[in-house]
Amino acid sequence: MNGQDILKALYDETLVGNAPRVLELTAQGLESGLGPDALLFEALIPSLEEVGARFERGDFFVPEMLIAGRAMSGALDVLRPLLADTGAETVGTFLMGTVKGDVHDIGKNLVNIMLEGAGFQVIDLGVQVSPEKFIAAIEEHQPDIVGFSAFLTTTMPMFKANMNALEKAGLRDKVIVMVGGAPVTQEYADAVGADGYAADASTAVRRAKDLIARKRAAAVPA
Ligand code: B1M
Repeated sequence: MNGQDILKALYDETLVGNAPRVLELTAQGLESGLGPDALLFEALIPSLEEVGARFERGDFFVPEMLIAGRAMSGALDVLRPLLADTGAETVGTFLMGTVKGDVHDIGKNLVNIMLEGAGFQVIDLGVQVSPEKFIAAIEEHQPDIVGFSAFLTTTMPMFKANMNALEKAGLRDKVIVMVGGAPVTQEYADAVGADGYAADASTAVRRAKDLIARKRAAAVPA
């Protein structure tokens, strides 16, 4: 198979959630010289977008979404060291979690991998993270940035609940807040009072670096 055939097969097998085949094709793609970016952006992510589109049309149901998601996660585990191992110096600490009520983690994990690759120390709290758990982890780790991910319109309001919890704990001025996730927009991020928003993983890295640089510059006495 040439590179295009591998990408096409990877797309198709992710779509039907054939995890063992997705792992084989990921390895085959890397051996054939395809970069991790090509496998991600030309096969795996478009395939999950199609899964979502089929779910919306009623052609796929939750089990199909679940097995496609698992197949994608397996491939991500293989790609993680390749995407994250850039030897970059530590630029800051990023505390990340998917908000309470939400179990989606693939997008969050991808952001984590890219952040690690750019030199961030990432502390991942996982999924279904309550405001109380975010607060306890901020107090323990004192990160530069806390990131809230939400993938459902019904869980996006947890951003505001988390912001309120930060205010109540007296931590709002001590940490930069970033939000993201498939249904989130810049307008929504502004409305909840977040410092930053990004639509995808690479923009999230740029935005995170920029926010830290600005905060450090503002802290330097004139
Ligand atoms: Co769900 N699901 N799901 N699902 N699922 C979506 C999100 C949906 C859009 C599908 C659809 O209808 N088209 C829809 C949400 C609709 C909405 O509210 N707007 C949906 C639904 C409805 C549901 C359920 C309610 C279904 C049900 O039970 N009836 C249910 C909810 C469960 C819950 O959370 N309580 C549910 C369940 C699931 C599974 C468990 C089966 C599985 C999740 C597996 C997992 O994550 N481990 C699943 C999946 C796989 C999907 C789709 C198909 C794929 C999501 C994904 O991983 N995309 C999804 C359809 C879609 O997205 N088109 C869908 C790939 C990922 C790389 O992209 O997530 O956009 P993305 O991540 C990006 C950005 O968002 C950004 O960077 C990432 C990387 O570039 N980003 C950040 C993410 N976090 C960030 C944080 C930042 C900055 C940027 O700063 C902090």
